[in-house]
Amino acid sequence: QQNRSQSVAILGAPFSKGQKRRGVEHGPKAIRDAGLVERLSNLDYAVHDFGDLTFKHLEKDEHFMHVPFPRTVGRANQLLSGAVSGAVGAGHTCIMLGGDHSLAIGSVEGHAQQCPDLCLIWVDAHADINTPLTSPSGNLHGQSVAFLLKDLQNKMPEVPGFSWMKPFLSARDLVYIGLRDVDPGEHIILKTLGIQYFSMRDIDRMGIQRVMEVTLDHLLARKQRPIHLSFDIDAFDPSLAPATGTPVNGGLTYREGIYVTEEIHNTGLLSVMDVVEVNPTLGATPEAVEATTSLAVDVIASALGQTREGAHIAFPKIPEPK
Ligand code: B3U
Ligand code: MN
Ligand code: MN
Repeated sequence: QQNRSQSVAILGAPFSKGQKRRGVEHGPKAIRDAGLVERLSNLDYAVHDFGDLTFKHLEKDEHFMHVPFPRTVGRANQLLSGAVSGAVGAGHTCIMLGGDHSLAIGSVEGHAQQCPDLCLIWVDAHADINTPLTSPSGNLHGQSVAFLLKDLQNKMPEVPGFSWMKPFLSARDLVYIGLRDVDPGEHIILKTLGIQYFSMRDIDRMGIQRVMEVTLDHLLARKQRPIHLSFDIDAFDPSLAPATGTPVNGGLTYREGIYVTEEIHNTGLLSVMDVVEVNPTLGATPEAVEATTSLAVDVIASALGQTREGAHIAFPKIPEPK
């Protein structure tokens, strides 16, 4: 009943230049092929599939320091930002299918154009908060959050391709869940800015129920506001989500991941969700790929209200024999 007549926009972002492995640009098609639209329609949403954005690979795009493809990544995010802003402005809950996690820069920025008071929940094995000066790899998918944070403004060099945006998010409006591979430079940033995070060790200690309670209290206790959920599939354990570029052992169980999205749905405040880093070319077997893509569909459906206890959408009351 809560979902009835709500509309969801699906936005595909087949983009991979935020990291160096090929294949993650096939994520949107793979997630759609796993039955996304049908699953959401069964939840009683009006589903608007906006198709895939078309990204240009810029010919002349030299490294900035050791950061590859800065202008290509910047331009892609500018395009995505406009698309997300348009979808949210039109009243849809927006699901952005990546692509690599550098796309969160444009997705969150576009969301913030419509909802300047949004808060951000980043579910990931990684913190993606390197600056170009701390990044061991140079890859922009490991730096997305640094582009968003006002608190890091004077720590960020001017990266070519990103002059269209300014950082807008406060460190206190961000919570991480699932961390287990954090670089030294990222650790000092997390600690210095006092960012709320729950590593896998914290989840072991507190349990996922308490983690979500503290997360939502931290972000929403002062006021209710729109939630941006940026979900990197590598937050899950590699046994569940093997088809991804940088798997890290010891990740979320299926039940922990679904509990996260159920709790976010129950706030009624989910506004945009990214699902990124599904790379269908990296599974060892077709089954491994299928497991990853159907898991992606499951977390999206759960974030949009699919429950484990069932729901009686089609049955206002128990049918009686005539
Ligand atoms: N922190 C490392 C590794 C990494 C970040 N995000 C992913 N991998 N997926 C980096 O490159 O910044
Ligand atoms: Mn990530
Ligand atoms: Mn990750």
